[in-house]
Amino acid sequence: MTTWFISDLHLALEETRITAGFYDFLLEPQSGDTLYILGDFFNYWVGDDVDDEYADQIKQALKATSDRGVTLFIMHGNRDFLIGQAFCQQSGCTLLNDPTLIQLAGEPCLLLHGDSLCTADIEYQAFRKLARGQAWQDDFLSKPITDRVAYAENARKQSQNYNSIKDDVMMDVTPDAVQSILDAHNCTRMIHGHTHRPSFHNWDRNGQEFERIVLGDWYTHGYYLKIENHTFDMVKFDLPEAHP
Ligand SMILES: [Mn+2]
Repeated sequence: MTTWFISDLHLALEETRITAGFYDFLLEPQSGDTLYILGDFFNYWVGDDVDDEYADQIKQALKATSDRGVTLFIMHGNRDFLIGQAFCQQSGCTLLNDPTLIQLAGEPCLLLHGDSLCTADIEYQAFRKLARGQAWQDDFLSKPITDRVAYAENARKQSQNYNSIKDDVMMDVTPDAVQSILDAHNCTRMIHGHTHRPSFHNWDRNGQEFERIVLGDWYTHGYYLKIENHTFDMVKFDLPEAHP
């Protein structure tokens, strides 16, 4: 049984090569395998009630993968945290809380999207707290779909401007946030995405070894983490030409 991890695909209709790369990737997990999608699967998601042919095709591809025996889990990212139970039912995915503790390769492993660890970005953390609350979400989901899409498009542009003036340190996880959540879960390994800095980080504290595995974003290439027989492989691959 192989375990697969992906995150930060930022799927969108106009991203034809990323979409084609995702469809190709979905053929790799076999029956009995597990695939974890750790957030920012879509470029944005403004509610399960949006009628969208592109999203329907993605849901069908996930459902077909689930139907052939691959267990699918999805976690919210900062762009698609309004994915709900309807999406999950239609796509055969189970929604995971952020964070979630699993057993992986015989050891506990904490899964997160990663944005909660970027605690130096105080402005973003304040928005995150607000937007993960029921009141904000009820209000947002009560707006017309065209307004919600306009909001999401605008938020994307604003965040691109904002991120370009923030320094690299502020955009990354803080070591304190990483260590304290690992300690809180009595765990020595985590896997997350969000920062778009794929890497294996290893450190030692009083003789105890810790590991933080960061998944890659799909942009110029695709990335997945594959775990088979306790071997962890981060695979970077070329995106195909768009499917016809
Ligand atoms: Mn993210």
